[in-house]
Amino acid sequence: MTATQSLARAEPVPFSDAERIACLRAIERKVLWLSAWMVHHANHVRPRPDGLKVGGHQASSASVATLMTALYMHALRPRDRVAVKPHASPVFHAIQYLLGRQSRAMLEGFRTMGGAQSYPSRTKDGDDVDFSTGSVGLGAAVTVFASLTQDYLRAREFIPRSDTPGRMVAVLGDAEIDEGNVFEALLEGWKHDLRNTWWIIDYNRQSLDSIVSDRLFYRIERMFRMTGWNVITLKYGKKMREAFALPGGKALKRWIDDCPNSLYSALTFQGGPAWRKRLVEDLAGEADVPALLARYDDAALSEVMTNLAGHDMETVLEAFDSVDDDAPTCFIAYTIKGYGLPLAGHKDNHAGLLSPDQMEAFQAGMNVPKGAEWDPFAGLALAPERPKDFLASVPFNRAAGRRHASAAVPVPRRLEFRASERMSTQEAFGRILNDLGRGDTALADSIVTTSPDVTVSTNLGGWVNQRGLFSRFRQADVFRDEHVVSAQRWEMARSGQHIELGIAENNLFLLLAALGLAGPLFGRRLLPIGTLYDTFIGRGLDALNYACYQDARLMMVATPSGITLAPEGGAHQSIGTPLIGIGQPGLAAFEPAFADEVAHIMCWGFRHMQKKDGGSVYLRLSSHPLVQPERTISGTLGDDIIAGAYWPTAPGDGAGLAIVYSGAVAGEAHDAFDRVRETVPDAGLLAVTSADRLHGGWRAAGAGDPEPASHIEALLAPLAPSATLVTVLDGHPLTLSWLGSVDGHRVVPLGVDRFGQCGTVPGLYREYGIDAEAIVAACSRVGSAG
Ligand SMILES: Cc1ncc(C[n+]2csc(CCOP(=O)(O)OP(=O)(O)O)c2C)c(N)n1
Ligand SMILES: [Mg+2]
Repeated sequence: MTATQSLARAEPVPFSDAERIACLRAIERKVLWLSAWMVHHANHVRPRPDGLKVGGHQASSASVATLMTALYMHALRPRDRVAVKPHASPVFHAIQYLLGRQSRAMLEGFRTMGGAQSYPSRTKDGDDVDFSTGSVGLGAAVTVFASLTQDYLRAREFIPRSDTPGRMVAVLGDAEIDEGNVFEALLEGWKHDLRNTWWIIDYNRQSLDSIVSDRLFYRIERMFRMTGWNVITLKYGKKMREAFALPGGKALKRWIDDCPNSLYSALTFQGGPAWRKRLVEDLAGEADVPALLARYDDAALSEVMTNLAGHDMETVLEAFDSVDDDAPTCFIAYTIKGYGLPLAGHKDNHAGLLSPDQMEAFQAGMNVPKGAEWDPFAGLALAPERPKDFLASVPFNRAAGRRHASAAVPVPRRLEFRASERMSTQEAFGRILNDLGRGDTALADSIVTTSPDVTVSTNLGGWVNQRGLFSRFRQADVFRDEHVVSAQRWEMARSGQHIELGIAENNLFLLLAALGLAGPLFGRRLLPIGTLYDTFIGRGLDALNYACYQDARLMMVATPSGITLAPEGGAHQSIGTPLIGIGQPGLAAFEPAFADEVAHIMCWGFRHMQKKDGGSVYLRLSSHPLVQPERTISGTLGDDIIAGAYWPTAPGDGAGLAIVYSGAVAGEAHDAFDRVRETVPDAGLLAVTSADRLHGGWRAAGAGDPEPASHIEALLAPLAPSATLVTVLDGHPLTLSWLGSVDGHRVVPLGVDRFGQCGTVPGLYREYGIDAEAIVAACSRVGSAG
């Protein structure tokens, strides 16, 4: 239990403004101390059996100690949600510790397995992280989509409209703005009339390697305004402003405004004498400046010159309090990286650590007695009761828990749809959703779809016709009103269930991440489905990884895929995506061949997305039509499809050959199989619906254990030890070639491992060696078939 835990939810105690500021200043100091100590402890105090540096970011943390203290201890309300810049993790954990939501043991275990995480993590940290961060730019952008998610839930009355909406807040490093995904999010936010979003930019003008360009932020400020944001720039602290008001102050202000970032940083690092020398030189012609400078000793001069607004509690509080509307607001807060530490301003301070000697001096300056390093109140200028009472009154801390449970959405046993004799998996997906959209079920109500400008071409059109597009403001379908014939209705309303995005796959995955966290963040579960062309997963892959890392639950339908896009050419034909499906944790990847498999997998998927130990789902589909089997999926076949594979034709006992296929090449595999069986009558044909789950099941059962415990081991058991597996898919052959390791069978892996090109499907299948001829030839080559 932490020192403040018992007080955390006590009755609020009133404070005068002056007392409030005094408490906040004391807490800010403690936050700075704890964040620096946490990193120091990890690197210099805690035993390190491997002797390696643990790391941590003291300078990045010091940069935001004031901003984050003002935010959490003053501005935030329990319904607000925050993405904290990755390298401020020590500050975040220190604040949670003071609020009684984090234990000392976790801080002592910073960056150890099971301890407080290097970068805030929703899934691995126990102290109420709203959004994970780590890959810069994504944490900021996800707040835009969380706000859109909140608007969606309110518009559909899934959460009460009478509740004050939460603010989606990002505390971000200035270098994060360099990430292109940030701009993509700003533009998309503008389209959806973004509101209730705050971005607080820690403008320390330093990134990892160096000092960032001076003029850049003038452009960036304009970019925010252009996309509908208010911008509040926090530049000068109170002491600076007082100095500017004195005789000679105007010249001093001009000098600061003109000072290049790199010079400012270098002087900050060097301290008072360097400031004085430079100012005396540069302002030699200014009559009042010598007297102005003479007012300050070196330490005081350094304090004035580094008194940027981002370190001035009162200025920050005033700025936060000045916002009384729901317009998206960006605070550009001037700060110094490493402020208050001997690392301040040095361009190499990103991964810099205080030496033990520096730490000792810092500890003395902080009045923290030896042995009281973790004490939340040691060394503060105030009597401990005041900050204690203050912490107990913090508005953000009034809610006991901020992670919501939400009711499960019932999923029927099977999904019905209008089947055709010959159809593609993409068509099947479209019809399943279309039929769901027609019905009146809790499942259909909870589904929300989204697509980056490929709604119609991924067969979502039918669903959108049924359920409409989402917008907070009604927008007519002009073509329809003008009686222009179109298969597609394009009307927008609050009741719409499709969120149309511009072409930016990062935005797609960030929106899916936010929608997929609607349950824990807002208390109403949604089942988001996003569609895109399979190959463009690569474009948004980091955001997809980010969604999975946060355990957001989504269904990604990637279609069309592979060289079945034949005439579209190599730029659109995906090759490596099945390997992403296998390699991405938190994502169950499927590549069905037939329509009934799609329905069965989606049905399972909606349940999987809701299970505690479930996850997200990836369907790799194709526009290549196939003749459909006549069957009803149930029982073992259904289980096998989900486990990853089934035998359309089982091999004879001791058979020497099996053809193994995945996805749209099913037709070729079946054709080849019919021919091969003329010479190898006991050969088997194996359909792999999920190489990912098949492989996962094998690993989970202890791959290689003598007992055939996994699904794939059981499936392959009838084959002779010397049997050959000819594997084939419209994707990278590695996806299936691991099957040879399961029982030591020889594998002939067919697939695509060169960039594609334009052509017909049969032509390309021939060219890339995945047509029936090639499969038969592979079987013959190993001497098992003629
Ligand atoms: C996508 C991505 N690329 C690279 C990194 C490595 N990296 C970590 S912090 C950082 C720069 C951070 O600068 P800034 O955002 O200004 O944060 P500060 O530490 O200055 O507060 C970089 C490049 C990362 N975390 N994510
Ligand atoms: Mg920076």
